[in-house]
Amino acid sequence: MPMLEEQLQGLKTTFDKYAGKDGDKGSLNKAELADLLREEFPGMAGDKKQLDTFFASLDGDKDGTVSFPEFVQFAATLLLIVFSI
Ligand SMILES: [Ca+2]
Repeated sequence: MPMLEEQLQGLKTTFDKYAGKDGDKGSLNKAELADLLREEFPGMAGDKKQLDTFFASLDGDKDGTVSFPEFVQFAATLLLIVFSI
């Protein structure tokens, strides 16, 4: 598989892995997002207040869950931050 395709697939695989924990595979709830951050981005894991703020910033439509498009938006933002430093 070409490298970029593999990495994009990895993004989806990561989302699915955590989103499926509560039986609803279509979105991340706050606990699932906390697990994802703790395990995939150990340097980013903060306290509960930071998690609340972060979750709210990801949940663009404010439905209380983070959908795959919202998660992709986050990954794109992260990419821009990483490569603009
Ligand atoms: Ca949402």
